[in-house]
Amino acid sequence: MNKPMPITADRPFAAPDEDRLRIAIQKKGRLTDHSLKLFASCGLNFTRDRDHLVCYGENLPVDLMLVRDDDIPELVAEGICAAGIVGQNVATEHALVNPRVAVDETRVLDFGKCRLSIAVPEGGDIDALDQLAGKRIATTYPGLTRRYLEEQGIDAEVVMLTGAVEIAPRLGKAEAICDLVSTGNTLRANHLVELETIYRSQASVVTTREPLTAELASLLERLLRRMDGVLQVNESKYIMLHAPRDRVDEIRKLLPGAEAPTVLPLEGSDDKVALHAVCRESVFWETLENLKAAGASAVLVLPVEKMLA
Ligand code: PRT
Ligand code: ZN
Repeated sequence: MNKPMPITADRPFAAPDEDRLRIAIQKKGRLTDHSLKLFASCGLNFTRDRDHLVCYGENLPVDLMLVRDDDIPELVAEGICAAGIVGQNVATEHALVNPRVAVDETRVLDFGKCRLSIAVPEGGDIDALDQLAGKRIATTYPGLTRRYLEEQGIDAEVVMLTGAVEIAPRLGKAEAICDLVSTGNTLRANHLVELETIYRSQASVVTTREPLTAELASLLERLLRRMDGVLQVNESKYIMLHAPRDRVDEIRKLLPGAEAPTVLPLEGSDDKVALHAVCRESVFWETLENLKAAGASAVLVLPVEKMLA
């Protein structure tokens, strides 16, 4: 198979190969494994180049560019990559700070969930948003932070840092911070408490607004459809159960996100039927308990491997 021009450390953003779809993903970080797994679930096989900068698609002309997540919005906006997987926080921040970096958010993925929150020192003198007026807020997200402060009419100073935001109050650099939180452990370890969540984020597929050839556009579309299938499958379960014939309607309503179930007769039983359904939303233990309480028995929940709408 024809490989594109090699991309090397000194020439990382070589001109796009007309015949291959380039997608930027994070080289090393929280989104990397999930992103690679998503492409594997879409049926793509890759070989990595020696410098680990590119994964070359073996069975489809799709190459993954491994870069810092902060470079992804720009690479996609400029059309060097047709698409990228990046946190909504990063894509939105870049677009706010530099309106040239405009991309389309084409899919929201089921990983990389976090929130951008304003936090203040525990037991300090700030415990409400309006007390931030005239104070300094340290962040690596000045665009999102400023937008929020403006919306709220709070006149605070935004101090841009490149990392270790959580120690800014202790260093006397700011009275508050605005940083990403997932478990909250980092805030707790630094004796900070969350005052307000200003933005919720998860990983997303962003696509370029630059024109693509018809072949690449259709390849991208095909890949996005496969991603849709993978996303649906991640949540979906196949449920089989026995239900009293006169309670089928009631039990149907308890099946999360199910389309019309298949109802089958049960050999040797007039008052019971078997019910099979694909549930497209999470099936929790509570769901099963509710089904049982409604008269269901022999409940089986199976994973769905592939789905194509
Ligand atoms: O090297 P590169 O620039 O590519 O990576 P990076 O260090 O900038 O990014 P990385 O890998 O840390 O995060 C990539 C993306 O993952 C972010 O842009 C978010 O979209 C998403 N994400 C999800 C997170 C978190 N959860 C998260 N918890 N990004 C960062 N954090 C930080 C948080 O700021 C805190 O300092 O992780 C720390 C631990 O969080 P707690 O609350 O679980 O303690
Ligand atoms: Zn980064």
